[in-house]
Amino acid sequence: AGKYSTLGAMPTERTFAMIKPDGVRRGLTAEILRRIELKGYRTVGLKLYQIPRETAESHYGEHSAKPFFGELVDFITSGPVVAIALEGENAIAGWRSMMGATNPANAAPGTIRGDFATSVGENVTHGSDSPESAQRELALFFAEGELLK
Ligand code: IDP
Repeated sequence: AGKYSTLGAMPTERTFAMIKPDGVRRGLTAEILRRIELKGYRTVGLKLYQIPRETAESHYGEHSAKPFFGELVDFITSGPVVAIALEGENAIAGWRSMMGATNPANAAPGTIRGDFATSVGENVTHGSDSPESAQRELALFFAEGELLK
């Protein structure tokens, strides 16, 4: 106790995770939820969701000037996604590490993108990249009553 009691302790965080339309279409939902459960994150919100175009444009607002923005919004609204609110120690960076690099060509085997994706446009999952994004994205995708206390 005392001196070492907080050694290695990390903050409990909430993050927004999503199985993108390609992941749902390809039947990867159960495998991805299985990995989340085995890792030990608590699922505090979960729904199958057809993203309205406006929500997609807001979610990816930081990319609105990029040449691939239109394609990105078309793709993310092309079918239902699984929206997931996760809670756990260091959940924001931890979930991103489970997903692997944005471009599956650079994603290590054992990561979701490394194991299941070949294209940067269809890379199976999303995860918030900071506490600010997590808060913004959770509020965009979930009403307050949809998240466990
Ligand atoms: P992230 O999803 O790993 O956080 P971001 O850089 O925030 O990556 O990009 C958001 C999403 O936009 C990516 O997951 C990917 O699907 C898509 N994207 C990123 N760069 C490109 C590109 O050059 N062409 C097509 N899609 C892209």
